[in-house]
Amino acid sequence: MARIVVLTGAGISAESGVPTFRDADGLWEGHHVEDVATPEAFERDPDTVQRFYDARRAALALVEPNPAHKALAELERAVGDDLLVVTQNIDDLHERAGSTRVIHMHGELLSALCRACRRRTPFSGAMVDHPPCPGCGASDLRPDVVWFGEIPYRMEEILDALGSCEQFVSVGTSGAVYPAAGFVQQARAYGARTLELNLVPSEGSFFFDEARHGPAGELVPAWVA
Ligand code: BV8
Repeated sequence: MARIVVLTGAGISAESGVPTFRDADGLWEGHHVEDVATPEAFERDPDTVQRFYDARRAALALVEPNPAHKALAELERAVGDDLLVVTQNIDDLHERAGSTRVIHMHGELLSALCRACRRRTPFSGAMVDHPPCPGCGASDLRPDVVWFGEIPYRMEEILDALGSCEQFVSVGTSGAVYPAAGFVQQARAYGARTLELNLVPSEGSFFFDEARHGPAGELVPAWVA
């Protein structure tokens, strides 16, 4: 089991140029969450939801991992299975920085979920044009992303890791969305030391033994060093 669990949120990708959700120029600025990140929104207006995710998927080609992603990949090279990264992000910047032990609890932009056969397949194009599922051929793909009201991926593995880790570090998240926002309390309950690395105090800052505030691109490499 991993000795160190690192939870990451949109803030770790901010310095790569990926907009966060709740900061001034955030992703939600142009949209209400309920209009693009719920199953009901997808039923009501699938094209708007598909265009929202198609745009974010296309924008991945324009961004690169930053020193925070790279520092976590370097840490994995040093400690191997002792590190697990649980990310709320749906970008692939952890992987492109070299991390291999990553759980995307809210899914991934570069994956498609077929509503006909339930297969999850790698996908990098645009979904608004109704491409066929690589598995069953049905034109019924949706973003392989966990929306509000849906169950996050690999929760059992995550809860096991929180129950046995010695250190829980949260990087770049507002602590606004559950169950991720509750992970610090679970880790604490099992005796882990907890550290928050965030630009500003998050909604759950007081649950952490220690909190350091500043850009992830500086705080994470300093912590890994
Ligand atoms: C579930 C994918 C049941 C989509 C996302 C009432 C009370 C409590 C809970 C609920 C409630 N009503 C409903 C709920 C549950 C709900 C929820 O929590 N709602 C909230 C709004 C109250 N949760 C759910 O529905 C979840 N499912 O509960 O199922 C269940 C649970 C467990 C087990 C079985 C069943 C599913 C939620 C998933 C939603 N999908 N993302 C997409 O990407 O489009 S959420 C999305 O927002 C993210 O994935 C992330 O999880 C969340 C928060 O975003 P952050 O990553 O934190 O980003 P944010 O912009 O908010 O903050 C950025 C932070 O970075 C800031 O603090 C900023 O200061 C900092 N920062 C900025 N720049 C930098 C920086 N830090 C460092 N360096 C920088 N340079």
